[in-house]
Order: sequence, then C-alpha cells, then structure tokens
Amino acid sequence: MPFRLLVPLGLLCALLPLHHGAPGPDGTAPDPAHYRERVKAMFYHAYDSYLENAFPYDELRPLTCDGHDTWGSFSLTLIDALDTLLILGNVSEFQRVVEVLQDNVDFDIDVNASVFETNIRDPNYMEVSFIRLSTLVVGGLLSAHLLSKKAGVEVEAGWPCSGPLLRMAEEAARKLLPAFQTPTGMPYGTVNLLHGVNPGETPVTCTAGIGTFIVEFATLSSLTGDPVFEDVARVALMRLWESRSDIGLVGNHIDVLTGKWVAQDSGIGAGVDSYFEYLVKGAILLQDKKLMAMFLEYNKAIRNYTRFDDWYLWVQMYKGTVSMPVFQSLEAYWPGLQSLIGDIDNAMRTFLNYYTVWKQFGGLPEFYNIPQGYTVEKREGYPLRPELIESAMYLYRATGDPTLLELGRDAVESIEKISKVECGFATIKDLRDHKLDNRMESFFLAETVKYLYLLFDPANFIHNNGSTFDAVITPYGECILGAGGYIFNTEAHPIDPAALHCCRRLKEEQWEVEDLMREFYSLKRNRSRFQKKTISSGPWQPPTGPGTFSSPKNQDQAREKKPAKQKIPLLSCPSQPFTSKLALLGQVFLDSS
Ligand code: DMJ
Repeated sequence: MPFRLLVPLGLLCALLPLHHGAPGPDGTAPDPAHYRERVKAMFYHAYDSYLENAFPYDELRPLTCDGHDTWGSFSLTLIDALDTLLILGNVSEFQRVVEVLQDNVDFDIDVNASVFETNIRDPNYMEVSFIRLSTLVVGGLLSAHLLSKKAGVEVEAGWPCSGPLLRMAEEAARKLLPAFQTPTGMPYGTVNLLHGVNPGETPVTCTAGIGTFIVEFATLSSLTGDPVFEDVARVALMRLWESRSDIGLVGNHIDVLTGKWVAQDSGIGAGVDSYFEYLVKGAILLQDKKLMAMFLEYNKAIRNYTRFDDWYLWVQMYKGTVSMPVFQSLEAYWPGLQSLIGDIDNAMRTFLNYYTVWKQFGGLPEFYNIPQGYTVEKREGYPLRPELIESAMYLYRATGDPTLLELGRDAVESIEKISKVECGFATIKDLRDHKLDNRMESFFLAETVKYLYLLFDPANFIHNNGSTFDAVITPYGECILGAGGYIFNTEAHPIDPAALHCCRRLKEEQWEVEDLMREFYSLKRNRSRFQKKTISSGPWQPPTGPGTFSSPKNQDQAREKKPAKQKIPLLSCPSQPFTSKLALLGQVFLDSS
C-alpha cells in the first residue's frame, strides 16, 4: 500500500511545530554570499573552541568546554577538519596544522581501533567501527596530502607520489591490514593498532565495515605503488558481492570467518550505507566498470524490494518482506549518490521526502517511522549529521534548484538556533525538546560545515569543471592536477583522481625501467657467475640518484615482497546472540526494543 495513503504527512506537518528557516535578504531564495559567511562563522566558532578547550584530545565536549579521546588520541577533529580549512580559504591555518600533525600524531599505540568503550556502553552512540580509522584518519591525511601544494605547503620532490602526510596515511593503513587476514578476506570490525586483531575478537562485521575501503586503499596503492591496499579492499568487495541473496540484496552484519549473514535486514542505511557509496565512488575514481555494474545490480534490487513512494525501507534480504518501515538519518546520502549516477528525478523525489522530515523537526532524527510520521523511541537525536546537506550539495550542482539552497538555509538557521552553545555546537539529544548532549562529533567540521559551505559557494575550487588546472613538474615528468572531479570519501575528504593516474603511470613506467634493468643485471650476473662459477652476494639494488626513481624503499620492497601473508592464527570467536531485528554498526536492536 502506498505510504501516501498511510501517512497523512501534510496533516502531521500542520499539527506539529514546523521549523521555517529565515528567508534570504530579498525574501525569496537564500543569498549564497550571506550564508557562506554564516557557515564560516559556524566553523570558526567550533574550530577555535576545539583548539582552545579540547586539543589535543580527539573531540570537543561543547557543554563542559573540554575535550575527550574517542579513539586513542589522534587529535581526530584536527585531522578531520584540515581540508575544510582549505575549502574555506584558510591556507595559513592549513599549513600550521600540517606541521602540528606531523609532530604529534603517533599510530604506535595500544588502542583498539575503534572499540571506544563509552560509545558502546552509551546507547545514544553507535559503535564506531574501524572503518572510521580508514575513512577519517587515512582519508583525511590522503586528502590533505593531495591538497597541500594548493595550500602553499612546500612539498618534497616526488610529490604527489610521496610526502610526509602520505607516509602517515600509509602507516595508519598498514595497522589495519591484519584485520583482512580471514578465510573470506572480509575484515574484522576491530583491530588493535599495536598487536593486530585481538584474540577472541568477534567475527561479526557490518557490511559497511567490509565494503568501505576502496577509495582510500586504491588511492594509497596508486600513490605509493604498493598494491596490497587496493588488493585487500577489492577482495572484500568481491566477497560481499558473492554473498548477496538470490534476490540481489545484502544484509546488515556478516560473520567474516564463515561468510554467513547474521543480521539479515537489508536497507540503504546504517551498517550498509557506505558500501554502496564506495561502489559508485570507487567506480568513478578508478574508472572501473565492474564496480559500477555491481552497484547498478544492487540498485535494481533495492528499488524492487525496498522502495515505496520514494522512501526506502528495511526488508528481509532473502524474502524481500518489510522488516522496518523506518527512515534513518544516515540514509539521507542516497539522493546524492543517485545524482552521481545521473538519476536526478528519483534523487529529487527522495530528497523532498527527507526534507519534509527535516522541516517537521528542524533536523533529522536518527530514526523516523514512516507510516507513523514520527520519531522512533530512543532514536530522537540529531548529532549534526551531514547526509541531507551532502545530498543537497550534489543535487544543487546537478539541477540548480533553489529548493536545495532552502534546505541549506534551514540547516544553518536550525543548527545555530538549537545546537549552538558557548563552546561549540552540541549534539541534539532529542529533537522533540531540543535537549543537548555533551558531544560534537568530528564530522560536524569535516562534513556538515564543508557541504554547507560548498552548497553556497559555486566558485569553490572543489567545483572546478576542468577549466583550470595545475601543471606539476615532478622528477619523473609532468602531471596535470586539480582539474576537478574530486571524489569525496565518506567523511567528505576530497581526493583528486588525477593524482592517482599521475602516480600510477609514473610508477608503472618506473617499474618497467626497473624491470628491464633488473633483467639486464641478472643476465649479466648469471653470465659472470657462469663464467667465474662464484655466488653473487646480496640482492640487486636499483640505482638511485638524479634521473632515477628515488622512491621510498618500501616501494621496491613492496613489489619484491608482494603481500607476504602474515601468519595470524585463526581466532576463536564468541558466538553472538543475533536474535535481533536489526543490528546497526554493532549495536543490536532486539525484537523487544
Ligand atoms: C560519517 O562519519 C560518515 O559519512 C559515515 O560513512 C556515515 N556517516 C557519518 C556521519 O553521519
């Protein structure tokens, strides 16, 4: 039955207090210049407070004006906010922060990325899986590395195929590799940065925790020349693809040791979301038709089984029967993703559905029961997530429809009104009474503010359509960078696809030269060995010096080593009672909840 008949949404909206954003100065469309300044002011209100009250902790606690570590201590908010600084035009602060990070961030710490105890215990926060170390820290560092020249940072010879931030990103990513050593190739959801996978670690990982690596890992492989990152990400993607049901859907959580689905609810939101996002973005970034074909197949099944009146519900992955008629705030990325594949009409219709929810509450509640037209118990909060604004940004680029600016205006007005406090912006604990929580998640500065600014700033360098570019002379040749087409990772860190091409090409050319030389020297060596009947001492080293490829030594080792399989014993796994209706990012909603 169409939800239009079930939900008198219009009536509901009339009865409930609607939030109306302030009109633009002319009374009609919001004025982009005005809102750009407002968004900038929001950013600095929160950023300055983080530096003053919370740094070097991971996150700001806006109600108590202090900081707390949510991960270990990576000064997470600083890494996450770095490229927003450049998008806002603040090159000097970008340069300063790059230095701070180089001097202060250490990944050799005994911390489980990212079983953040408080997150797990507190039902208002979902468990953050270790994909966020990849998308946030690795993605943030990669993006900052690629943008550093534009930000006036003095880059080393060899950039963008080498550089300190790239090395940091690589170091962090290597810490994640042990998690992929499973019989299926699908990673565990948690890894200890010092010791690898903990014995007794649960083998149950959410779908997004398996399928959200290709953007960062393929970028790393292309820039460093070490294929191991892209390889593990691709294997994990393939295993998920092979695990889809007969009707073409994936579930929410899977056992990475057995490949069995343990939470079989299928939808586009929490626990699954960025898997679909990365199929599309990976396809575009790598010009990979196979990834796009996978997404398009999923897209068909998602439309067939989960879409009702341009809403997306949760269904049982094998039968297609509706299990939860709920819209989650995290799902609001979907219209943006649809716009990336050119499906603007569907994207707009779904966006408008979601926008009605925003108008109803002045924010998006974590869960919204579609037939009832209201929030779901214990899921009434709005932690200042970016997803709906992200979709508005993409759709505005595609359509220029002023409705999208109106959402931007409503977001600025609403966030300032209900979430702004003296020391930053606080998570809305409950959209019904605007109670606040003492947390400002790092994605507020990394994503929410960034997408808002980009929505109102059509001339931003990020929106470059190829009309300008930077020609970069590297020791290995010329590269054209910054021509646009940036791919945002799931934490809104932009990646310049041209850099991947640049380094891949250069490295491939270099490898060919090295291979030829290797062959030449080994022929020579064999000949002399044959002639002199002596045994050569030590392995051949490629020559270094001007005119040759002076890559970091792991470059060459990586090609020689070719992912030396680490021997990690198969871990015993506690069985988890999944008598659940739905498991989201590790948090299980029981039938009774
Ligand atoms: C972000 O951390 C990432 O975008 C993630 O993939 C899901 N959404 C959160 C913010 O809401």
